[in-house]
Amino acid sequence: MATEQTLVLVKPDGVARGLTGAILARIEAKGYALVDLRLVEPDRARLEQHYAEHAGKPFYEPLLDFMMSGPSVAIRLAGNRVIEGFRSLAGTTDPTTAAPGTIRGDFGRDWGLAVQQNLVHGSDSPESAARELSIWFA
Ligand code: DAT
Ligand code: MG
Repeated sequence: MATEQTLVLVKPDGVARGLTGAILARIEAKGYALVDLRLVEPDRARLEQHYAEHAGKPFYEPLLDFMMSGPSVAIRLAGNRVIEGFRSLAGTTDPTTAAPGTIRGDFGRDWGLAVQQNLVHGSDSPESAARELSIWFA
């Protein structure tokens, strides 16, 4: 299986902190292809779809509020094993313990808030990628 596609989001903290360029530079340096890219201000309905798997969890409402706090950059990204590869570039969910060298490890920290403001989202499987790309690039 060769080229696949994934959904990447530079979340509101990444855009607000002026890190979009630095994050895109890492994606491009890795050799992945930008297929489509847009600045988006998602409404609650779109975020409920996107984060359906987390409905009811303690961080769900704060997560939706955070994602509505400012614009995000949505990216349709392509490459060989890009789903796994971008998750590796991003680092693990908690920015405090994400490995140095990753986006979350280098730029993220724990702000003591109800949600991990961890700069980026990346789809976690081919099924998620197809579902999420249809939500953000309808
Ligand atoms: P990921 O974004 O690494 O795929 P996830 O899908 O488990 O992580 O969670 C989605 C987002 O929700 C995550 O980026 C930040 C927030 N989140 C997840 N677990 C959390 C927790 N235990 N406390 C606070 N926020 C959390
Ligand atoms: Mg996830």
